[in-house]
Amino acid sequence: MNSNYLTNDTIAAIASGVTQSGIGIIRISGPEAVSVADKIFMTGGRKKISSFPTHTIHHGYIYENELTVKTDEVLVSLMKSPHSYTGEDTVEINCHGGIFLMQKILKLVTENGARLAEPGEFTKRAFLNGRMDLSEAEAVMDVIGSKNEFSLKNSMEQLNGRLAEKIEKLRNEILHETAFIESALDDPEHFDLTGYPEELREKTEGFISEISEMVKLSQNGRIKKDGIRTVILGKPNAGKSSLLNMLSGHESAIVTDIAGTTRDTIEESVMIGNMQLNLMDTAGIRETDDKVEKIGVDRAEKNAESADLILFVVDSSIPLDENDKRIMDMIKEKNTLIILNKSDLETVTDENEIRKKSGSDIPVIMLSAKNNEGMDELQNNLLSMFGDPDKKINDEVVVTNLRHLEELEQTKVSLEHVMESIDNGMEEDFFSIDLMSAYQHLGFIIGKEIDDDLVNEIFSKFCMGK
Ligand SMILES: Nc1nc2c(ncn2[C@@H]2O[C@H](COP(=O)(O)OP(=O)(O)OP(=O)(O)O)[C@@H](O)[C@H]2O)c(=O)[nH]1
Ligand SMILES: [Mg+2]
Repeated sequence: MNSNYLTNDTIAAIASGVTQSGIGIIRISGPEAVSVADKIFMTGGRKKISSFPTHTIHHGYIYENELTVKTDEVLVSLMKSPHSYTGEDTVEINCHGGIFLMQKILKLVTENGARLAEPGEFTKRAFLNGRMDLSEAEAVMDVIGSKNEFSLKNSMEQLNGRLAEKIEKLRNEILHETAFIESALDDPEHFDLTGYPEELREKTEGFISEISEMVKLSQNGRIKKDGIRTVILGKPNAGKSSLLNMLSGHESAIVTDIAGTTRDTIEESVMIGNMQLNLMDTAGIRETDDKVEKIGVDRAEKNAESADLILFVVDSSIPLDENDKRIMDMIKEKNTLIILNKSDLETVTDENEIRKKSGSDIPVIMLSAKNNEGMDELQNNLLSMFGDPDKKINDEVVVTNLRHLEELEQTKVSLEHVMESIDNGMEEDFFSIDLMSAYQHLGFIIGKEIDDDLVNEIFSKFCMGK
């Protein structure tokens, strides 16, 4: 049935999403696609789409009133059956991305022989025409159907250009400093480096904070997309598995009063409010001679290292001990929420006590995993730690690619070296080595390595200006 399925009618829709953007795409698919386009489009040389071969793209104008009044300047691509997304004759109009304009062009298209497509109808036709199998079609449908993903992706695309812009700007600023240092070292008579280290220190601090902000946003972006990697840590019997069960709403982990019940890691994905937590229950942390338990403890520690969030479960009904201290040392640098569990029992370890011992301002909440109490407070704390995932991140530049993120982190390390060199009163050429390394790492993000010519050009400018 697939390969000889043919639809009689021609469908059209705004394919780019109805939001204001640089470009809007109106897709027309079906046997009349070309003739519909011919009624509303001509190139500057007054040629029609039907006069061109398949898989070509043409600059021209959308007209109304029977090709008399120009509506927009566009690029139109032609993909004839069977080699198109749907397998049918397809014409795509790339117009300016104003909402009103896209709707107006779509109206012209439908007035001239196409009908409005149903949601997902292009993909449905692609499937029915044998262009993709059902799982592929479903995957496309999922992407389209999922509102958050779609809007996220959309904004990511829009932001792509802006990330490069931001990186390029940072790179130029860094290069400027290097050029100045090199020029001054080459030509000390005309360039004075007195007071320069302080000036550079301030600028470098600015670069670092800009990069840190990008790294943070990137983590938020990933968390919004994939969920918060959450590891539940605590000594044996603190109530970790009970917490997992409470959060997931079912008995996924075994709970007993025997210390060392959990040995393997147990994973559950739960929604708390509108945040997705990818929870991992782990073996209680303690010194042990039991071979299996020891492996479990090692795993727990290893997983904690890469977590976005650690839920450190403390048994509030007994005093803190060595095992709690061991965990506190482990999580010093981590994003942690301390959970004083067993609030239904008499409190022995309270918030003050734990703050005193952990010596930090890590948020602490009281909770009873057994009685299912304390969810609201947990949710509020998570909200303030991770922000509201429903909030759009439109105006920010978000790095989503892991490699990019790594380069940003490398850039930060190099810039921190610059700070160290300044603080240690090192020679200026040390600054420029690390500045250039930062410059290079940023370049890797946008696919640019150090361009010797550019460096030379800038150096020569400095020297000419003396
Ligand atoms: N009273 C009270 N008891 C609790 C609470 N949470 C857990 N418990 C009890 O504490 C004991 C240990 O609970 P688990 O959830 O198995 O503790 P765990 O941290 O997973 O322990 P391990 O897997 O051995 O590391 C069980 O007897 C639970 O019923 C609580 O909020 N209140
Ligand atoms: Mg357990």
